[in-house]
Amino acid sequence: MLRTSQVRRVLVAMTAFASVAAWQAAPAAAAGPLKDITNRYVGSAVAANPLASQADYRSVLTREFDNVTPENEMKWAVVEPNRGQYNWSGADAIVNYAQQNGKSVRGHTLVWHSQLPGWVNNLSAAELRTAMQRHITTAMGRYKGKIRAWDVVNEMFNDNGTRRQSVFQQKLGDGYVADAFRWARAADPAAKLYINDYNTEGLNAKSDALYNLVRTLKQQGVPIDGVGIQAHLATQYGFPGGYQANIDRFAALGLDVAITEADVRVQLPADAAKLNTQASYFKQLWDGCHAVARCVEFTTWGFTDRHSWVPGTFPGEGAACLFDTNLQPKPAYTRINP
Ligand code: 9MR
Repeated sequence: MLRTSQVRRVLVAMTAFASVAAWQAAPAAAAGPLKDITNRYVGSAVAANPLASQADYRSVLTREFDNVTPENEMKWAVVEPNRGQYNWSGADAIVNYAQQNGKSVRGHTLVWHSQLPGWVNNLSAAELRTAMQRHITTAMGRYKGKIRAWDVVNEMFNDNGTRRQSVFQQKLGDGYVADAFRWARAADPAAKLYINDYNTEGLNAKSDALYNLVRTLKQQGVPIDGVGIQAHLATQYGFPGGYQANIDRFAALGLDVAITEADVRVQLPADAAKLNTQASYFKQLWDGCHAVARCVEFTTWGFTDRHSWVPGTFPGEGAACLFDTNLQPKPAYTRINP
């Protein structure tokens, strides 16, 4: 079956063929937007505020991408700040945008130690288990049929491969992961269910732990469909070794792989050399995903340096996205889409 982006590409090609003279007269241009040069979903994290208030942000997003991931709007602390009091306004806005513009949505994220509302920390084990099930069921149920893939469990490992001692791990034990996936499957059987983490791009202790876990979950019949590799990179640390082999080994387990949060930060001020290194990292990320049939999605964590989590978290670093603050494509963009 042809994806919409492929259909679009065929139509573009036919149109170009029909008007060869006009085509030849036109100045050199990129082959087309990102979403039209790949048969993977190509996405970005989006924030509801600029989506609503900045026409240029919205228009570049709509032009270039066919997947959106709410950057913060579906997190537990945002949707249920007080027990039983829900706020879906930002999440609804992004899902509505996606529906109206034919974009796929990656739901982010259900079970995560961070951006948890305070009340979750004060529950007994039994209450926490019920609350977790209710949260998964409520969020997934609200958007049933409108979300292609969900990050069900996020960032459950420490960098050394041990389990993070989150409130879920401490109170519910190892089994919380399988429970979360089973509840998620029941809530929206059509959604692809992912485990997602950072510093798992290359072959290392953390990606080994993730690999061993998902292999075991598959053996046990736990309904998991994919592994999300975040890909928050920084040029000063080098490109992760074994990236391609790592994607390969997850795919070989019969799982989909998605690059879910790609960005490549540089030490400020950015200059041509740093942006060139950044471009080569983005290109390697992109190519590695495209080399494996089961790598089905390439999503960046924001598309413009105008809106990025990086400077607020890593002072002195930034410029991590494909487009600059004026929404002009950077060398990283043209390296991927010459
Ligand atoms: O980009 C998000 C930022 O606006 C939030 O303040 C932050 C809170 O922890 O979360 C950021 O997104 C994170 C994502 O949800 C999970 N992986 C790491 C991302 C960057 O921190």
